[in-house]
Amino acid sequence: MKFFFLLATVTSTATAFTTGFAPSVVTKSASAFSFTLNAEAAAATTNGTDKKKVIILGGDGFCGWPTSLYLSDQGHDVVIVDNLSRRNIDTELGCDSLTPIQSPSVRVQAWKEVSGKDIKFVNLDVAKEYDLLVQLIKEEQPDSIVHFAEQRAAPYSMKNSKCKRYTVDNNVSGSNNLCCAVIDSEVDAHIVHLGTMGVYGYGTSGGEIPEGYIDVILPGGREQNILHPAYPGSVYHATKCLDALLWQFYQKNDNLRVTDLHQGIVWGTNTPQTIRDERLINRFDYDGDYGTVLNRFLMQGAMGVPLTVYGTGGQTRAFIHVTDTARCIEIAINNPPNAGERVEIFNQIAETRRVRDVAEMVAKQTGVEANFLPNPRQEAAENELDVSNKKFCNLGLDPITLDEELFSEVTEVVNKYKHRCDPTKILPASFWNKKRAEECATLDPTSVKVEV
Ligand code: NAD
Ligand code: USQ
Repeated sequence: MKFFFLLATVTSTATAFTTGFAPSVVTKSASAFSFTLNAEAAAATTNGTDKKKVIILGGDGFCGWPTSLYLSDQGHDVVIVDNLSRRNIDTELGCDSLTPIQSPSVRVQAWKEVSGKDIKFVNLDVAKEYDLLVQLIKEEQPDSIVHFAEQRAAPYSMKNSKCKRYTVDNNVSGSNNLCCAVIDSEVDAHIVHLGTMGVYGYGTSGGEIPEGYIDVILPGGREQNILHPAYPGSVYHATKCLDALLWQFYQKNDNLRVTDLHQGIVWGTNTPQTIRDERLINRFDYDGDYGTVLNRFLMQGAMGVPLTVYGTGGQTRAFIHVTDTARCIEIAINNPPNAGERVEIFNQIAETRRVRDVAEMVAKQTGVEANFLPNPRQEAAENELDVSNKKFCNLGLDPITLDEELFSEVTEVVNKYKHRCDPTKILPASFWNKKRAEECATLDPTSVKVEV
């Protein structure tokens, strides 16, 4: 029960570190590597003077923090809400971000120093502190609420019953609370939710996955356009499917304006905003529960650890760079559905790649070999994935694709902080079922050695 005790301790009060807003000059690139945004995309994303008040739920996390900085940099007024549960899970797992992330108070102070802009931070549990959430929405009167605040690791969600139950309780309650709080506060805020490509499942459907809705012919030849069938591959992914039904219901019942972003695997670390000061550094998860595949391979390559390819590496997945996550969010907040319109759904991806091909790219660059491990997950050994991302591209996104120069950026970050890596956390530590656990029984976490 230690974990829940910690949660209760950190979320007992809603704490605001700073308030206020001071618009200033937009900075697009402050990096050794290039983050050029094409002119069309810039026009579509900033829309001249269309500055918004935005609450970012989960704004202390891997996607939420760089998105908060990006939106603030673009002149939007940002309020971060986070209960720091992700940091507490690190403590529970005996792990830590490879990069030395600072406390929220240090982070927002550093941002104020480098940009002149204020970001308010509020410590609040979206899934539990309902009244405070309503009060916050009433006080802030946001134009948009971006919802990142969920337990997001599929392996963590499959670890044991406690983790399964926590993931469902936290994610589904959080999303339901958000809908109720928007209704109760009587603020017409546009909800932008981070969903996942995993709601569609990873079976090979034989065609392109459309953006959220699919044309079907029901028995008797009746043509309909319905939410794409959900086919989750983990308890975590199942919560995103449940979320999608909640959005659909509250939109229909209460006219909420909702955009659901079905995002692929996010890779990279820094963005043009986070590299402006060491104290702004983004989180980098490398462990078997929270580390995602490409960032893990890049970390392993830099440390001379054979790449942990699960099964045949035949799984095809969608990828997006963390810088594009932030850009997509701004496009979404600038293009809300009208009241009464069904939930807007975008596929937030840049490209699809097969895991073993990604491993080959990293192996070629680093000279480290791929190690094909028994698969800890219950998933198709091989799948094809063809995904439409036309909506974002039509709104001006020119996505960053897997690129060796950007690989070098991640590698530099890893090299700088590799002394912080605990090699015993690299092998997978969650198994989808008993059979998978038995097949992985020979994996010895203490066998992994890193080059320091
Ligand atoms: P993260 O765990 O780094 O960040 C989530 C943040 O939400 C954390 O800071 C956590 O403390 C906070 N949080 C969780 N529950 C909360 C609650 N009840 N109240 C307040 N705060 C809470 O995860 P991330 O990688 O930044 O992902 C953010 C969102 O994007 C998630 O919803 C995830 O499902 C989605 N997503 C992530 C990826 C990816 O590859 N990282 C890909 C697709 C979709
Ligand atoms: N994999 C390996 N080796 C590893 C880690 C993963 O081969 O060391 C494989 C897995 O078996 C899987 C694939 O790589 O087939 C992707 O795994 P992942 O951990 O990178 O991604 P996933 O569990 O799907 O979850 C991540 C995020 C989640 C988000 C999802 C988007 O943690 O929040 O929703 O990506 S998507 O995959 O498109 O559904």
